[in-house]
Amino acid sequence: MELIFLTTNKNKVKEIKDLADAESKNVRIEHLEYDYPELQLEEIEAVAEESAKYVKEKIAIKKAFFIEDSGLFIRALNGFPGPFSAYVFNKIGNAGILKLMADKKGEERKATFKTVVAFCESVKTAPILFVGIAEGKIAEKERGERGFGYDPIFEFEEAGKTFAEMSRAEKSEVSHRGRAFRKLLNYIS
Ligand code: ITT
Repeated sequence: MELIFLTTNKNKVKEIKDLADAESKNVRIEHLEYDYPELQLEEIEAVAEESAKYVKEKIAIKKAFFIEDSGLFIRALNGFPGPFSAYVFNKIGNAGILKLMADKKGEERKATFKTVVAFCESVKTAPILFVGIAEGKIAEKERGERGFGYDPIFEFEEAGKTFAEMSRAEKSEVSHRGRAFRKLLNYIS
């Protein structure tokens, strides 16, 4: 089965393609570079669902497809940047987040990474959502050279490593995206 993944983020594509190869012999991912507007809704579930609906209306897609929206939710900041993660990353980056967190200690540094995959079997069917979550904390400083985006400041609780200190396979094993995408693969199979 061929699945089209619409995203502008090449790092997401690498992770998803590797995951598909590792988990399933029957699913092939085809990347379609398509820049749909970043909706500023309060829940990323709604962002993913509405984005999938938007895409269906805008372009003719002949195969099953999915998009995904991800966000970093920081406890001490009441869930910020959450659905605004892309905007905030572009504006203030990891250095800006670390500054906002400078006086936060212990439990206050807890954070959740969340991915919502919105899958449409065809342009005629409603999106089905698959959610994946990873729990961790905001590191005191950036650590690691791998990954992308917020990876250097997101320390995965159980490993004591930031996602940027993990290989792609190690990250995908436990990440928000890995968990959401494996749910989609299970659903398909
Ligand atoms: P598309 O919407 O085109 O898929 P995007 O990069 O805008 O690409 P998101 O809105 O889902 O994707 O991402 C929100 C932000 O969170 C963005 O700055 C990403 O770089 C970052 N991000 C997403 N997944 C991440 C991950 O696994 N590790 C670190 N940062 C991530």
